[in-house]
Formats: sequence, structure tokens, C-alpha cells
Amino acid sequence: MSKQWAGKDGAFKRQQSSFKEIVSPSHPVYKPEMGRYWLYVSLACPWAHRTLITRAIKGLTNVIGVTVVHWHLDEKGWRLLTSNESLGVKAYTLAGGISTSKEDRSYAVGAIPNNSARLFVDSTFDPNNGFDRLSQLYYKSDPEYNARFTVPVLWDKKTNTIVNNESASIIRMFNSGVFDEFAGSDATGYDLTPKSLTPQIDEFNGWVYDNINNGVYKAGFAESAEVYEKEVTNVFENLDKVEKILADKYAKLEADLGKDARDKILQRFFTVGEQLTEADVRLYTTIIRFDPVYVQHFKCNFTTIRDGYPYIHLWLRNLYWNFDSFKETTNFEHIKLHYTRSHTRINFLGITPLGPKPDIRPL
Ligand SMILES: N[C@@H](CCC(=O)N[C@@H](CS)C(=O)NCC(=O)O)C(=O)O
Repeated sequence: MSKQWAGKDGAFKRQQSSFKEIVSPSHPVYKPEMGRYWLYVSLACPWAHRTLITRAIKGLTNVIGVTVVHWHLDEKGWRLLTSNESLGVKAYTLAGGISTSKEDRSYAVGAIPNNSARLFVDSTFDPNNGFDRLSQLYYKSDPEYNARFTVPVLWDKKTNTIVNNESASIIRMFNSGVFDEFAGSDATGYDLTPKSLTPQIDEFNGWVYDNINNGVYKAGFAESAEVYEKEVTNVFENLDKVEKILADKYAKLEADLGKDARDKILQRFFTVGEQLTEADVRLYTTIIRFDPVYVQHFKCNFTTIRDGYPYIHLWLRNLYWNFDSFKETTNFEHIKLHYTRSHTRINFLGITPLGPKPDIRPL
């Protein structure tokens, strides 16, 4: 494994995950338990965001704790607040902040127990180990670890090891139901990958991952115009494909439910089948970042979602405004600040564009 993002040809290469255990009653070590597992996420990261949405959809916010890293990624990786910093209201100061350039808004609220309210603070600390760097979790699990320190991380408090650091696999694990018995009345039992739709979900995820989720990174991190032009064109060709799927879906629902039944249509307006699935979760975390960041920062600027893709735009706003699990896990400040101030090769001055206004339009 390598620490480099780009290969010799200037093309972006995404890191393969190295921890791949699955919590299950039949696993010799990692059994499902109340409060035993803990997520480390960035609110900026689209891959980590998938795990937060799924955790919320399944009603697991009291079963699996969360630590949010600071939005700034530096040469040593992601940073956590120390518990001293976290106890003050405004414990950490850094130049910048979106709504005021004079005062940073990076503060943390104290030791809130394992609670979804933690999603709203700018960064939290590591109550399990008191670490101030995500890298320490990796070294504690594997002293020889020599690849990048990525989020999300699913941590086991009992063995002090990383169980899994691959979002696709973490969300399947959460969805599998192994934690439902601990969620009590919060458990929703909602299935994001129902058997009858799984082949279609997998097929959709496959091309969406390569061409859209990771496609925007391949365009944005390209180190030659030629690679960039090829990748950005590919991103928009694939957005066109999603737009067509959603336009056809909308027309079918209109035919079934009537032209005036917009509310009923929206209850079934999803990418695969007529119910919310993992395919929507995985696409959402890229599309919600598209207009605020990818358009300008990754130069994915043939058009915006809001102006160029009416059906994707409707689908996006439906998820954001009608589903708490999407809205409450979306933090536009972290998203904008992280990309524009961490990728200094792309944006040397670290000036964060204020627009678009608003971050997302009303439904
Ligand atoms: N395969 C991983 C990819 C995760 C990933 O690339 N995370 C990025 C943030 S968006 C990261 O943590 N990068 C830190 C670094 O490169 O130092 C997953 O989907 O879970």
C-alpha cells in the first residue's frame, strides 16, 4: 500500500481499505454488543457520511457512538480534540470560519454521551483513548501500518482495534440487523438492501462509485489537463444517466399516481425500485457536495445540479428536507471548509468560496 494519492500518470488512486472484519454473532471476536463499537468520522467525507446516514436510518445512534474529527486535514492526517479542548465552549482557535472571517467557529461541546447531538459540534474528542490524531487508532491496531489514515473507522472498544475502515462494508454491517436488538424502541428495522432489489442496487452502486462518487475526485485531483478533461466529461455523462433514470421514474410514478400527487410521488421517488435504498444513500453523499464544493473546487463545472439536473435536484431535496437522517448528518460548513482549506495544492490560499447561496434550495 502506498501513501501517494496520484500515480505516475497524474491520475488519482483511491486507497484500498485494510481492516475488513464484520461484526456478527458468528465472528470469533467481533460479536454484536451494546456500546462496544464506535465510529470515527469526518462530516466532510462522503464515505464517512454514508455510515452516519445508515446509523441514523437504522436507529443505532445510541448503540454505536461517534467521534467527529476536525474538518481540517493536514500532513499528519485527521485531528481530534483533546478532552480539555472539548470541555470549553470555544476551545480551539484557527483562522477562518465561513460566516465570519474574524472568528473561527470550531468549538466543541463537552462530554456528551453517546448521542446523535454530537453530530452538530464541529469536532469532538476521543473518549475511548484520548487520542488527538486518527493515526493513533491505526497504529494501536497495527504498529506496522503504513498507508493513509482514512475515515470512517469502526473501532472496537473491547479489543482496542479497528474492526473495519471501508464504508461500503460498514453500512452493510449496520443494515444487516446485528445491532437492532440493542436499539430498543429506536430500532427501525428498515432494510436498505432488500433481497429483491439487491442485484439492481449492486449494479447501480458499481457504476455510480467509479464514475460519480470517485469520479469527482478523479477530475478534481487530476494532475494533467488531459486526465481532468477526460474525467470531468465522464462525470457529467454519468450524471446524465442518473437524470434519465430519475426522469423515467418520475414519469412512471405520475402515470401510476396521478399528475397532482406530488407528495405521494416523492414518497416513492428513489433511484432503485420505489423505496429508499442503499443506492440513494451512496449517491446522496456525492450529490449534496456537488454544488457547494465539486463545481468549483474539483472543476466539475459543466453545470450545477440545481440548474442542469431538475430530477436529480428534486430527488436530492426530497432526501434532504423530508428525511432527518440525511439532513441532520449533512454539515455544509465542514464540507466547504474541509475541501477548500485542506487541499492546498488545489486552493493554495485556502479562501473558501461563500456560495452557492443557499447551500441547498427549499423543496
Ligand atoms: N475506502 C474508503 C475511503 C475513505 C476515504 O478515502 N476517506 C478520506 C476522506 S474523504 C480520508 O480519510 N482521507 C484521509 C487522508 O487521505 O489522509 C471508504 O469508503 O471507507
